[in-house]
Amino acid sequence: MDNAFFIRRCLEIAEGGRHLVGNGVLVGAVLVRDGEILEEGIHSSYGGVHAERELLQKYEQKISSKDILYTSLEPCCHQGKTPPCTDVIIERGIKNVVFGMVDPDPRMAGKGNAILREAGLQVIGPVLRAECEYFCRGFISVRTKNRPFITLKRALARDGSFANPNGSPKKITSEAQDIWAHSHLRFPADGIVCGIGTILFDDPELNTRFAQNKELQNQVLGPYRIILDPHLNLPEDAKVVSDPSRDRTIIITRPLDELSSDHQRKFLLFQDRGVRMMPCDLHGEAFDLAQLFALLITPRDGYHGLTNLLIEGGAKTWKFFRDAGVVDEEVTLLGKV
Ligand code: AOF
Ligand code: ZN
Repeated sequence: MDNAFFIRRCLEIAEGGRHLVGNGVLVGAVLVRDGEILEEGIHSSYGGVHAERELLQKYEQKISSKDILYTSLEPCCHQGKTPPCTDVIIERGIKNVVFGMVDPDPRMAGKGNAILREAGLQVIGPVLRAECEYFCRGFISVRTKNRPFITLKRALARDGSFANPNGSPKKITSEAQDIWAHSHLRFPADGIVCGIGTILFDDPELNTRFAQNKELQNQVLGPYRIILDPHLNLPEDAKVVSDPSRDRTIIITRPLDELSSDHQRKFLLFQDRGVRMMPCDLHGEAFDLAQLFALLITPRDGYHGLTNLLIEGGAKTWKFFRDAGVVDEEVTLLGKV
């Protein structure tokens, strides 16, 4: 078994923290002796114990000098919400570390590896760098650009249309495409973004019900549903604010004092239901993008932030993010209709 095999295993188990680490990073670590995995650890909660430390807490036996610690991310060397992983790795007598990618967090950025090397450990990596970096694309974006990684998804009919002539959404994708989109686009997203127009036409659930990874899906909360609604036109009985997952809905709207008294009442009603209301300044009809990103990525008041977004629609919402030049990735599903 080669190094790539075990780094791939780190990425596989790191998935267990999906939707649980807020604006933190998904990390997996495995301890290997003679090609056999002795123990595994993951980062599975916002501000919670890191993958390497979790692994070493679970593995209480003596470490031998030939054991290898694999981790998808360079071990941290910073006292943050938890103590540095480099400390526990050195203390426990690990002599060999293989890492997947350097930590883009400026407090680390190679320093974690350097500390381990200075302490006499053999440190190998990056191994499977491209895969690890794509896996952590949201975290890298937040740490280096102060904004989430953005994927835009759209469906296009054969005739090039994406909506009915009256602007209402048109069913374009097949069931197989829906399963693919829910598994590969929606499920990995921290937040699914939709404009108010789509909600008014379609009343979507914006969940991952077609995703194939049911086992994982049952363990986690699912992506936030993020609605851009400048005038708070969202109906009180819309699914996203009334179904059992309404505490996973974020509504971006204008500041409370700019809403009419009727709409202020609705704002407070949604808030009472557990919906997360995020007032944001507008320039004309467009939200202030820097403020919007700061609201979404910054942890506060029991909200842990996020690192990547899937923009679903409709056309106005696509245009807003495209014109701002912040779309990192665009996926078009071509319909058979
Ligand atoms: C690791 N292993 O499992 C994670 C790391 O706020 P804290 O204490 O959680 O620290 C956050 C920083 O630590 C984060 O920005 C990232 O650089 C690193 N996260 N490092 O060695 C882990 N989650
Ligand atoms: Zn750490």
